[in-house]
Amino acid sequence: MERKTGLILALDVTDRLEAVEISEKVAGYVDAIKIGYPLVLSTGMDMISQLSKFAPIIADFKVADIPNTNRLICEQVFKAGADAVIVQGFTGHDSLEAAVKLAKEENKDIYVVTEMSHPGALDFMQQVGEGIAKMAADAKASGVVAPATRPERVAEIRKIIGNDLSIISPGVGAQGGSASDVIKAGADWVIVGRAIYQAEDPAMAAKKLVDEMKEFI
Ligand code: O7E
Repeated sequence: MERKTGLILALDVTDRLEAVEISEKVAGYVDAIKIGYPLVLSTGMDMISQLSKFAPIIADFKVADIPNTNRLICEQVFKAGADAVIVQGFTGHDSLEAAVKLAKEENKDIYVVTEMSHPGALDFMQQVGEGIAKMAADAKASGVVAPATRPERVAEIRKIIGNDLSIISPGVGAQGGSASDVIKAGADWVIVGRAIYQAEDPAMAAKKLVDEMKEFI
């Protein structure tokens, strides 16, 4: 994924027309559009190819299965036109390696969830986040997902993965994180949903975020 603006739209709307209209409006400000269960379950897998004319598509299915099933899922998602798939890391190295191997064969990207951005991530995930980050680096994934709500954790995860992997970071806006703070802490991209798609003017909201991050990118 090429970094121009540092912004990824999380398009968690459930209406096809709305999804297309918002994508059209913000296309100039985003490096990718992340879509997941809310939009795909309500509209269908062809949404991936429909939106891919606006920006590269990151399919957020948080894949978390045995190696063979991970591979089968990623095959279908890449076939549908996605450029990247999000997988969970807690399933372990073999499940991750199956996804990364396929992605490399198809010239696509795998991003691995380390520790999530919501408060409940402290219950279990934070304790294993650093180990997952190390595993993602060892498996040569394209990058990891780390929380914009905790920039200090992003800085910690950056130390572990070095500069070969990217960090994409959700939690800006509706969840309380700041785009510029998490970019300064070491994230490459922020992932933003409600603060853009629920804004009265989604393009203006996206532009503001891009302007805020500009000097740190
Ligand atoms: O809070 P919002 O509306 O800006 O949306 C954030 C998006 O990022 C939403 O799609 C949510 O599912 C996702 N997300 C998190 O909020 N926290 C995480 O820890 C991980 C993700 C995520 O997208 O993981 C894969 C990239």
